[in-house]
Amino acid sequence: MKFSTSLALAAAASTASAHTIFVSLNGGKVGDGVRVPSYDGPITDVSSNDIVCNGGPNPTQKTSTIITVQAGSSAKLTWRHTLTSTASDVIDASHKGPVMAYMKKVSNAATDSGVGSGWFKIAEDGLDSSGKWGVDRLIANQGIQTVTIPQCIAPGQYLLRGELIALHGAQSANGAQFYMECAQINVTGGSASKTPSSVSLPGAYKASDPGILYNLYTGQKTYTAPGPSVFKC
Ligand SMILES: *[C@@H]1O[C@H](CO)[C@@H](O)[C@H](O)[C@H]1NC(C)=O
Ligand SMILES: [Cu+2]
Repeated sequence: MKFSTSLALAAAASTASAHTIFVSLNGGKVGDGVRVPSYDGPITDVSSNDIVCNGGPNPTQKTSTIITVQAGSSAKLTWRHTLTSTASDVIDASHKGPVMAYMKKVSNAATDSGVGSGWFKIAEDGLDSSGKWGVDRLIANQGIQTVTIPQCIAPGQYLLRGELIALHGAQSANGAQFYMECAQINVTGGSASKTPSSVSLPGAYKASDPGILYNLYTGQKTYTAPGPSVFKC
């Protein structure tokens, strides 16, 4: 009896802490060109500056690397439970929700905080008609989120913000868990034929958005992710 109680407690504890981090880009080393945090916990206040590139309760490491990425190419964002987890430990399966990516043009990707206007969404994987979530697909894909860097944007330095929202507690106000990190990239070869319309972070999300205050357990068949629609060339 005592034994099974402690097992149950251990299981509950591991679920509670089974968060996630976008740890590396295009197969690079963990934290090389991606501002990884010291702790894998979520951000829950969408009005805080920490919603942009993490921080606050999860201080992030600086990195001087700026990763070259070809416009029009696929970029691979690797998500892991912790900085040292393997591909079999991406995030707890309870943490269902959308997986997205944003970009922002900056003059210095190694130093720009990302706070403020200029963000556009380049990818969004929410709920499909079979009831599977972006997080389910991310786990099945061993933590690799593949996004296309738009071909038509201007070349230059950008922040690439990978974001995952876990909705397992999102039926309560401020219960959605936001996980995000920013990669520092230099986009080459972009045609600069379009300028994406953009939003501010913080600012684009409200705690009451239907994709943020959301009940995962009532069998809803649709989901509207927060933020703008995905930019298309
Ligand atoms: C970005 O790429 C351009 C074009 O190759 C290059 O001239 C520039 O030095 C690069 N900047 C950085 C920070 O890597
Ligand atoms: Cu968690």
